[in-house]
Amino acid sequence: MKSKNLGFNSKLIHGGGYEDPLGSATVPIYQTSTFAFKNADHGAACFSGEEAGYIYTRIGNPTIGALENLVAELENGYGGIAVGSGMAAVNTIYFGLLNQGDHIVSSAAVYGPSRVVMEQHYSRFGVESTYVNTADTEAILKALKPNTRMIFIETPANPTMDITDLKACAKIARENNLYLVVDNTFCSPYLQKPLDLGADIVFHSMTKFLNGHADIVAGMVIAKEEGLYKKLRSMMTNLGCNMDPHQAYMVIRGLKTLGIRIERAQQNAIKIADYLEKHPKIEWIKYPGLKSHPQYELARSQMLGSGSMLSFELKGGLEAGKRLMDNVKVALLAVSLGGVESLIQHPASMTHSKVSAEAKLKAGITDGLVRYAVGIEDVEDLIDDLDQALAMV
Ligand code: LCS
Repeated sequence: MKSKNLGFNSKLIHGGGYEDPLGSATVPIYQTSTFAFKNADHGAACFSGEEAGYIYTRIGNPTIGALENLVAELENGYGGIAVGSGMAAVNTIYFGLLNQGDHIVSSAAVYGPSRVVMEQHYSRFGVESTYVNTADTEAILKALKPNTRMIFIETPANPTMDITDLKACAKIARENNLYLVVDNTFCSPYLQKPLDLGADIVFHSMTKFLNGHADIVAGMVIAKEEGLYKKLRSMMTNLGCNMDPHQAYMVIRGLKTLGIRIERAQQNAIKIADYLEKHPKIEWIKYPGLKSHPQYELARSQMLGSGSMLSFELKGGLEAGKRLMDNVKVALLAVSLGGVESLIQHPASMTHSKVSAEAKLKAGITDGLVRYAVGIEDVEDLIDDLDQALAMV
């Protein structure tokens, strides 16, 4: 079925171009590590690229390929590279595109390990990094150096919910001959398409919204152009951070409902954000759908919805936040996000605990910040749950 002209929700179900030889309605799991050649000449032709054929699952597999083509289509990219986790996607990009002596400018608020691996490990090989509040485009310009090679953006940022202007970043990247890399995990292509806004590479922790059921860890890199795609695919196969066919099947299954899951979670999040903003025990709340969000207008212009992630701080700071987290009964006290279940967590001591105290403070990750990933439960239950927990604070 040609899915090019279908709407987004139809593409989730019919996109990617996989055609099963036996007419299976779903993509089968090719749970194999290797593929037999017809004869020695066929094997040589597959290796030389003269013939398209499967060789070995680390290099390519029909189930994984179906997912790669589907996500690349959803992001309007040239091609997708499926990997074992979101962090495998980060490392495929860093290792694939940065050389000794290069410098990157990155959002100060990013998922903790995306920063930690750069500061603690890539630094060992002479890669430098500068972290700025990328919501301030001037700050990006000021951080550029002659050896800058990449701008690495997370928007909305984990966990501050700061929004970065992707079109402005793309202009800076073009004018300075840099790669623009965007972590689209918090939005998914349902809410934001960075490649359409000028990014060169977009990636996902598919552990989150794309799979959506908190039962798989997975990642995907999508390149806008063929050259970058080939470079990154070669890096992935050499790093050996490929996805497993069963993992790919699970994400394909989860993806079918991406649109309806996000719509529902977003409706819930809007009501919860409204409730929290009016609550007397709340010091501040950041949610892109609230007019009080500092980049509310920018969010409206580059995102197709406000999503289902929010962060807030209680008037009693960390101690009050801990009491809240200890007393919620419907939302799980757990890291991760983007699943059907609501999750609450404390970034300073959990997801961002390895980021230095100074860096956390500069990035706006305060000790009292609580992150709430809204799920698709009945919103009345989620609000009642927060209400009873806030009464205990
Ligand atoms: N990028 C973002 C924005 C993330 O939130 C995460 C994981 C990653 C990359 C890495 O993906 P993974 O390797 O875990 O698939 N974020 C998590 C979080 O906020 N809580 O637990 C994991």
